Amino acid sequence: MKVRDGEVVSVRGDADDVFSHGFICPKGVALKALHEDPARLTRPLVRDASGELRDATWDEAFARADELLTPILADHGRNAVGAYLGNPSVHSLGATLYARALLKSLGSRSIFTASTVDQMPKHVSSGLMFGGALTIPVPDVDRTMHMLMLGANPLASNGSLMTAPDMRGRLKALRDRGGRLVVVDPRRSRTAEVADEHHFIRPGTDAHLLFALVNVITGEGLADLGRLAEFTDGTEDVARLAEPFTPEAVEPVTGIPADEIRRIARELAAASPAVVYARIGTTTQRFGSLASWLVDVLNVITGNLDREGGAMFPLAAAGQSNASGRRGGRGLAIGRWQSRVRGADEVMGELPVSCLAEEIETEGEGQVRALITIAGNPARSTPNSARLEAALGNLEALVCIDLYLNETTRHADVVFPAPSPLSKPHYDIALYQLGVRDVGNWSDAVVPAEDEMLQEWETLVRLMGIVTGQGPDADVATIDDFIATAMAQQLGVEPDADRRGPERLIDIMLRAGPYDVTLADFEASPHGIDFGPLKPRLPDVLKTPSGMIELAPERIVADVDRLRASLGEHVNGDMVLIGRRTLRSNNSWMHNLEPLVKGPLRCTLHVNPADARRLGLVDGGTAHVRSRAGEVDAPVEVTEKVMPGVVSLPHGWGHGAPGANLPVAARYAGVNVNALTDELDLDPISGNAVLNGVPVEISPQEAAGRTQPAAGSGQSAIGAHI
Ligand SMILES: Nc1nc2c(c(=O)[nH]1)N[C@H]1C(S)=C(S)[C@@H](COP(=O)(O)OP(=O)(O)OC[C@H]3O[C@@H](n4cnc5c(=O)[nH]c(N)nc54)[C@H](O)[C@@H]3O)O[C@H]1N2
Ligand SMILES: Nc1nc2c(c(=O)[nH]1)N[C@H]1C(S)=C(S)[C@@H](COP(=O)(O)OP(=O)(O)OC[C@H]3O[C@@H](n4cnc5c(=O)[nH]c(N)nc54)[C@H](O)[C@@H]3O)O[C@H]1N2
Ligand SMILES: [Mo]
Repeated sequence: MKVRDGEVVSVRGDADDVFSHGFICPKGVALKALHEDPARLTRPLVRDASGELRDATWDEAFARADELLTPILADHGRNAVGAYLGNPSVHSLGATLYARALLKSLGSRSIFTASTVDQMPKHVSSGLMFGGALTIPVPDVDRTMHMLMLGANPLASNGSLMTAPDMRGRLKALRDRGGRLVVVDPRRSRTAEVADEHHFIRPGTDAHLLFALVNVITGEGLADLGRLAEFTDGTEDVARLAEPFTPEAVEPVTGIPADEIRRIARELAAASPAVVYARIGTTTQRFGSLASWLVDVLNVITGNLDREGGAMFPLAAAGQSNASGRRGGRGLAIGRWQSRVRGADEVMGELPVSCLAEEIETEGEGQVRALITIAGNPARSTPNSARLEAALGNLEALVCIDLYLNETTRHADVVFPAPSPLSKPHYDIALYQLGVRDVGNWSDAVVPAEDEMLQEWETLVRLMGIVTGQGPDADVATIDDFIATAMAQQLGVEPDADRRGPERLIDIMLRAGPYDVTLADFEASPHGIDFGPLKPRLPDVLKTPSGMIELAPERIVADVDRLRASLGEHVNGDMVLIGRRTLRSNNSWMHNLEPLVKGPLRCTLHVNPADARRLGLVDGGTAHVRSRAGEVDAPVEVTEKVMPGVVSLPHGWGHGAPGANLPVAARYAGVNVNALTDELDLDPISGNAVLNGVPVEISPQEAAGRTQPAAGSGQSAIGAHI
């Protein structure tokens, strides 16, 4: 970043960066626009007696939060105050390190995060198979010779359970060295376009396909665990469980011909090294945990787990060694309590966010009366958002920390801003744990924060003071010392006496970590530190009760019956909805930045030409889309890129809501796909929402007798429509 007089002059990739080698995505360039966005919050907001959100001082805002939260905690107990952590809570160092401390001091069971609209099934399968919810193997993309990729589009997303800049370059290198890329996706995605082979699959049927691959590999004697055999339990169980899932049995379900499935399986088994990688298309669906599990079953039975060019366990400089132990213990924390209304299992201390609305709506002991959101926009990112938004409006107190006044924070009683990414230091604790190389990089703040802006960690510490009964003015330094001392003791290292805040905590984690480095080493390495390619870590990394890889964990095996029962459900001509990501968008935010949103409309409904003809839809026209949860009117884009029977609409849109302040986003409003997704439909093991494979009815908008949709969310309850 070139900075002059406190202003960002330009943003470019750093050619000397040890990881990116200068590759950055458009959202990186847009950080300048984000920093300068006049709509970005720079002062706290407090709702006044007339019901309006108004600028307030920090002291006024903390006093109001205390006034609202303290009586609720006193009268109704800890569970009456819930929290929702959004995705950027792992992209903000302060939030990564201090939000967990806030949750711990809050002591509530009403904890929700974006994980249950994302990767929770992978935590479950990894926790049960390897003994740590964060012990997630990632594809060693730079050394593999064969990659089978399902439900991921890293050319748009840059990965996620695989942190890898420049996936286009990495996948090209794979093919240049004679390797093969096979993509399975109901859409011909950008990644599918650069693959050797792309297969359309009926949404939500990846577990069927993966089981059939296991069936072929075990049935034809192609399994070869190599050194993994010594510490793997359950191989025979898996082979037996796979028996009903013959290629012929899954062909009508997945839509992939049986002989193709056989060939995919044989080529996967024959390639060396090879890897199976699956992402959000396979986790946010009704068999998410089974699919996540089967991916690693395949990596194990082909001998590709923990092998160069296979699926490997990163060893991050900060985080992994202690985080998995702390959060997961031995095995996986799951089912220690259930949600009050629906009885859904807790996983890793949180409940499915699909349950949040009912927990707010339903009276009785433990009803969620107040909510704290940190870097989240559940009003656009979670299923049946109309129901959730109504519930948010009925809370006794909503306290948010966010960069914007958006669809969620417009319901708040108090909004605390956080500094822009350029005004706070950063170290990506979360994503390096999923890196395709072991690297680390420290970034100092490049431009000063606005006058009086608190760092996000300070706001979180002040809130800790409130929820622990110390009032709105608790001493930040004292609480921070307490957190640092506890962490240092737990990790057995001496804290740096000259550091405070996130710097001190990250330094403690680095000192306790696997490499001989401290924060000072990173500060002296502006292009990052490269710890090299991924290295084998088995069996040491295993923390299962048996000390083995558990290939057939009980909780997962118990769900196979449900999958088997679904073999009878053949394609019946109904339409289903899936999502998609686009390069210049980031979930539901960064839509207020003109440089990113300008250009062709991105929030369009992709419809296959055959379906368009049958349903009477035309390119550029409008479709009326209905599901059990709601309805929207979406602009139609007719394209061969989506398979027949499937429509695709990206998430995070539907701006222009009254009370929000996102003037640019309102001009590119789009429609809210989560008005259609169903909060009642979950992957039962992980509690993850089903966001892909949602049954919908589609008609031309004219036929529904409607007028042009408003700029807003364009939604209403389906009941009201009928
Ligand atoms: N239908 C459908 N729904 C989906 C998905 C899908 O594929 N399909 N994807 C899901 C996935 S994978 C995810 S991760 C979720 C995301 O769900 P959320 O995390 O709830 O939503 P985001 O859109 O990421 O919103 C992030 C919020 O954080 C704010 N923010 C940004 N940076 C900071 C910061 O440093 N500090 C603070 N305090 N706030 C900040 C932004 O202004 C924004 O309000 O959406 C999920 N929803
Ligand atoms: N540009 C950009 N990058 C992002 C984000 C963003 O919003 N924009 N979000 C970030 C976040 S929070 C995350 S979690 C990651 C996600 O990273 P990815 O998982 O790579 O995300 P997507 O690009 O949504 O790719 C999912 C693919 O799954 C396909 N799919 C849908 N349903 C099914 C199904 O049933 N089976 C199969 N096999 N495929 C299916 C979709 O067509 C889509 O191509 O991306 C991160 N990176
Ligand atoms: Mo995500």
